[in-house]
Parts: sequence; C-alpha cells; structure tokens
Amino acid sequence: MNRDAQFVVVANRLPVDRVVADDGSVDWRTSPGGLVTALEPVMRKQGGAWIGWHGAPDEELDPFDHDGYQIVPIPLSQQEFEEYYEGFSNATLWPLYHDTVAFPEFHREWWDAYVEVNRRFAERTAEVAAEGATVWIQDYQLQLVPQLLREMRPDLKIGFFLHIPFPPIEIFLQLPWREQIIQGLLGADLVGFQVPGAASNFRRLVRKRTRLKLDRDRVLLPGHACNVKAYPISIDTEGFIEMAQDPDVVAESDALLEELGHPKVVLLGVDRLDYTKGLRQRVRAIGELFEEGRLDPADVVFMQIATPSRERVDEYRRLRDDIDQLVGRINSEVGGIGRPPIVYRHASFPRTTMAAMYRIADVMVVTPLADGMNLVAKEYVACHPNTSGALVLSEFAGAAQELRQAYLVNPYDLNGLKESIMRAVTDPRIVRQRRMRALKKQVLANTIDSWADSFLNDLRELTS
Ligand code: GDG
Repeated sequence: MNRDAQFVVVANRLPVDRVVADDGSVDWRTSPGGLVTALEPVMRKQGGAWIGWHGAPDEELDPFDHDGYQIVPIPLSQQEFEEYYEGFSNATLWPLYHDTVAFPEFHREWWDAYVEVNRRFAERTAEVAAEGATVWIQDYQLQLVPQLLREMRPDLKIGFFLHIPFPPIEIFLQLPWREQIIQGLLGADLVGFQVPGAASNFRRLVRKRTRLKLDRDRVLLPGHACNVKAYPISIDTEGFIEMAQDPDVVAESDALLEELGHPKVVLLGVDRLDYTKGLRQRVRAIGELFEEGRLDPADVVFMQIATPSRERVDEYRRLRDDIDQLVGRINSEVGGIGRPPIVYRHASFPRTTMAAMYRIADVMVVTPLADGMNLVAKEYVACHPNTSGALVLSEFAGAAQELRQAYLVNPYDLNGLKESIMRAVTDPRIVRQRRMRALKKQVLANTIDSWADSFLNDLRELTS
C-alpha cells in the first residue's frame, strides 16, 4: 500500500458491516455510531484510512475504498480473537478498568496475543500513514500501539483516546504488565480520557511508576512530550433530535405506547448486557418498588432493553441468567394477569426503535456501577420530545459530570436508588422541566463534533 493517508483512525473494529445480497454479491455498509459520524467527514476531506478488524476470524481481506476513504482490514485468527479480544481486552482489562466490579483474569498467553495483535495494528498503520500524518488510536484494545508506532514512524502525530474509565493507581497496579501499558500509552503525543479524574489517575501513575518529569498536563519523555487531558465524548445531537421527530419514529412510539396499554408512567433502561451497567441493582430496586406498592403495576411499566454482548465470556452468561431469573420472579409475583410490570427484551433494535423508546420514556434509568461516559443518557435527553422527562443517572457514569441536573444516584445504595426513582416519578412537572431544560442545553452545546474537533485541534497544535 502507498503511504498516502493524511488522517488515520485505528480502532479494534472497522466502521463498516458486510452485507451479502441474495445473488451473493458483497457490499459494505457504514455501521451507525457516533464515532463514524464524527470522523467520516474529516477522513473524506483529508484523504484518510480506517484500520481495524472486520469481524470475521481467519479471513484476510484486501484494503478497499469506502465513501471516499480507505478501509484497511486487519486479520485475526480464531485463537487471537479468543485471547486478544475476548480474553485480554474483555476479561482482563475491561473488569480491571471498571473498578474490578468483576474479577479480572490474568493469563500470560492472553497477554502475548495482545502484544502480537497490537504489533500488527501498528505495522499496518506505519505502512498506510503519509509522512507527518495524524493518527488517532481508539480504546483499551490498542494501548500498546502508540509506542510501537512511534518506534516505527517518529514523524507521525499520534493521538490516543480511552473510551472507558482509567482506574485509580491501586487497582491498575494489579496488572502484571502494568509497565508495558504505561509505556505503550506514553508513546502518544496526546492521550485523551473521558473525565478529568481519569486523566489525573494516569498522571499520578506516571509520577509514581516512572522517573519522567511532568510539566502540568505534559509528561516529558526523551524526544517528545505526552499530553494528558480529558475530552468528554458526546453524541450527534442534531442527528438524534431529527431522528426522534421523524414521522415514522413518532408513529412507532405511538404504536409502542398502545402495545404497552398506555401506562401512566414508562420507566426505561437501555444497556448492553454488561455487568458494569448496574442491571442487577436496578432491577432489584424497581422490583422492590413494585412489591411495596410504591409503583403500581396497573399504571407503571418498566421497560428494559439489554442488547446481547460478549456472550461467550463466562461473566456475561452468568449475568444473563441472573437477570432472566430476577425479572421472571418479579413478574410472576407482582401485578395482575395482564401486562407484566417489567417488559424485558434481550435483543438489539434498530436505532429508530431506540429513538421511539426514548420518546415515550417518562423516566430514563441509567445506573452503571462504572462507565467511561454513557451515551444512552445523552441520547435520551436529545430524543425526548418535551421537557417533561426525567433522567436518573449514576454518579459513576462519566456523563454525570456534565449532566448535573439529572437525578444523581449511587447505584450500590438500593434505598437511595429507590428514593431517586420515586422522586423522578413524582416530582412536580415544573421541577422536572427545569432539570430537563438544563440537560438539553448541555447536550446541545457539547456534541460528538465538538469532541472530535477539540481533540484533533489540540493534537495538531502540539509542539513536541
Ligand atoms: C463505551 C463505554 C462510552 C445499545 N443498544 C442498542 C444500541 N445501543 C447503542 C446506544 C449507544 C451505544 O449503543 C452504547 O453506548 P454507551 O456509551 O451507553 O456504552 P458502551 O457500549 O459501553 O460504550 C462508554 C462509549 O464507549 C463511547 O465512548 O460512553 O462509557 O463503555 O449509542 O444507543 N443501538 C442500537 N440497537 C440497540 O439495541 N441500534
């Protein structure tokens, strides 16, 4: 390949999904998501490339053009998928970085695969990036790429963004390969985190575990400086507002209300089925409110969407069984013989259906135990059509640092959670409106575009 991409995004997954038509022809469709929406225009303008895995193990694909930029697929063997992705990324780093809400597993062969795959991503990037190009590496699966890439191509401007929390030093230091990860990240010119606390966790770690000097936000290394700062990610706010006002979406939300039997109050949860999202606690809290009669199943429905996720990882299977059981028990014990108080779907839905659900939710319940940002909270605020909704939000979601007018909760405190949900349901309309107005203002002012612009502007302006 020619070294001609001026702007390169490196992420575990490509931003396209393969669609195979009836006649067997293959096409690639952009997978909807905020990151792609924000970065596609930049890539088209500058001539760019997106490097990532295409989602099928044991398959090598050639690079191809897509919507004005290059798609560069990275192959992964089945064993690498199991060890680098399911293993080290999702059963070691994911729980470790989320405050060990599940036990991280440490396996040396998983680490070896992680190193190997990170090296492959770095090598491919080095082949594709033009002289002096800007490279933006995404997330916890690729933390070694900044350093590896700098060794191969010191001419590049290298940015890295972590989408998940960065843990306090006391937790991070459990990792047997902690020094390698620190050095890996420090290879970047700019390391971005979701919230200031995560950035300061990393700076503190560097101060304690290396001999490097820090000058405020900058870590000074031989040959370059690594800047460490927070860039809270957001959503395509206008896009969500438009989608939620689309007549088809409005019609779908009406049909959904009809299907639910026009309850007076709809509570909604939407999450990947992940143990960090606080589902056990949320279902228990709302179940108790039904059992105690504080929420009347005749008037109130709690709709919970849990999108299937990482289903081959043990901890996720256990979670799925637990939630099935919990919901089953509550639904069999509470309410009449009509609609159950909890409408639970373990499935994923089109984005338009999600928007329809956000429209009808009087109270959105977002209660993760730990979460880098949480986009669902912001999507709800954008999509809910008037200011009568309410957002119950965990203090431990990055989003809580911006959405201060939400009903903020500690998801481990079941009584506190119950009280906040009840306040969100029963507070006078005027109080809820004041809160929702402030939330909408926040989400309108801070979008995925402003996030990408501020990161990339900072990266370009850096002088090493
Ligand atoms: C990571 C960090 C950070 C969910 N179900 C369906 C569906 N979704 C969409 C939501 C939302 C996205 O998935 C989930 O984003 P979150 O931010 O809530 O959570 P993670 O997946 O854990 O994301 C997180 C994020 O990265 C970005 O930096 O905020 O903290 O953990 O957009 O709408 N979309 C569709 N069908 C579903 O069933 N179409």
